[in-house]
Amino acid sequence: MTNMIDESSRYLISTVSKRSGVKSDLVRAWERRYQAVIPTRTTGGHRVYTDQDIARLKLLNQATSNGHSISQIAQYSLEELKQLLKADLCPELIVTPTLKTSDRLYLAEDYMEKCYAAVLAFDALVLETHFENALVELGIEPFIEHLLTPLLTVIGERWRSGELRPVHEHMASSIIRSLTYLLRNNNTCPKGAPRMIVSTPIGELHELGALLAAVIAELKGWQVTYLGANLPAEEIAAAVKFTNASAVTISITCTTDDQQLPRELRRLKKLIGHDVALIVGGKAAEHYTQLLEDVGVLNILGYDHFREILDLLATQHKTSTH
Ligand code: B12
Repeated sequence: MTNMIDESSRYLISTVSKRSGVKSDLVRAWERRYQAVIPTRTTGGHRVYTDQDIARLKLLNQATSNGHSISQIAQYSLEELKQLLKADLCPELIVTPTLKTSDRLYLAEDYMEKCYAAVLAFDALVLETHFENALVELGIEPFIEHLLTPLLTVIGERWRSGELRPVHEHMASSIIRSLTYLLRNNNTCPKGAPRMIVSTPIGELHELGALLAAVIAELKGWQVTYLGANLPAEEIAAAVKFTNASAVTISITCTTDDQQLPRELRRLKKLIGHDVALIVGGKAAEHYTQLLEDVGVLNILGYDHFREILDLLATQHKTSTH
């Protein structure tokens, strides 16, 4: 890591500027005039900043672009800044515009190491702080794709190897579950937005993949009803009827040898009929390709593929309702 000074995550102004999107001169000016951030100094006299400072500068940058005066908001806490941006319905909280893809991947990797260290140390508070900062810095979708998803995979591997106990996984999963409530779209969808039901089939207790898929669909403008995990086909189909949904998204993470999943998927397809799209994603989907093909399921190969399919279905929905 070129610009990092030591292992306790302190950064020089050049890195801070790149990551926050605030020019170095402006960082110094905000610091001098308004104490927007207060860096420490190296023995050589260079300013050094924390992840918290970077997240703060990024939010200040977004708020000033929205027209807020720096003199008014420089002393706001991170939470107050987030609230302010939420109130502005600031789209930057949803998509992070400033980073190049390679920088974003690098940053996500950096956060991934820090988050894993917090899980290993069983430090829930530090894990939450890293998540919050990463969310601001990466934007929702890269946060899901390049941080949460690989982090969960590593947690699963280390749990299997015995480095982590089940309770480490439970602590991390529960924080991620609460966090997704922040990621869900709280705005009312436009009238006529396509509707979707998201769940997992009976026997599948892993719900985070489904929750993350729900967030992605909402970011694409779908009105999503998330049902939680472990539901029989009849209940999922009932939800489709109640909401008049045009798609059902099912996540499968765990492979099993029994016949329950094939039975449930066939029954679900039969109940919802051909006019409602049945979408299946998740790590275990690749083990059931033949079944998915036979049932007439849209087998999702990754997040980009999911977004493409959502666009396609939304266009079909628009045509059919006009
Ligand atoms: C958290 C966790 C749990 C938690 C779940 C908590 C919760 N509320 O969800 C609990 C404790 C309940 C649990 C239980 C079990 N678990 Co578990 N668990 C995990 C862990 C660590 C994370 C799972 C997760 O949420 N992944 C998140 C999603 C994001 O990952 P994904 O499913 O791979 O999905 C990918 C994509 O496809 C996409 N995605 C997912 N869904 C969808 C949907 C759409 C539409 C789209 C576009 C994308 C998408 O996101 C990912 C991108 O690669 C995994 C490790 C891992 N590798 O995932 C083990 C893991 C899945 N569990 C495993 C096992 C064995 C179990 C248990 C059998 C353990 C036991 N002996 O009891 C039980 C089974 C419970 C059941 N019947 O379902 C194994 C599964 C192995 C297998 N046979 O497939 C894993 C892989 C761990 C391991 N390395 O061995 N687990």
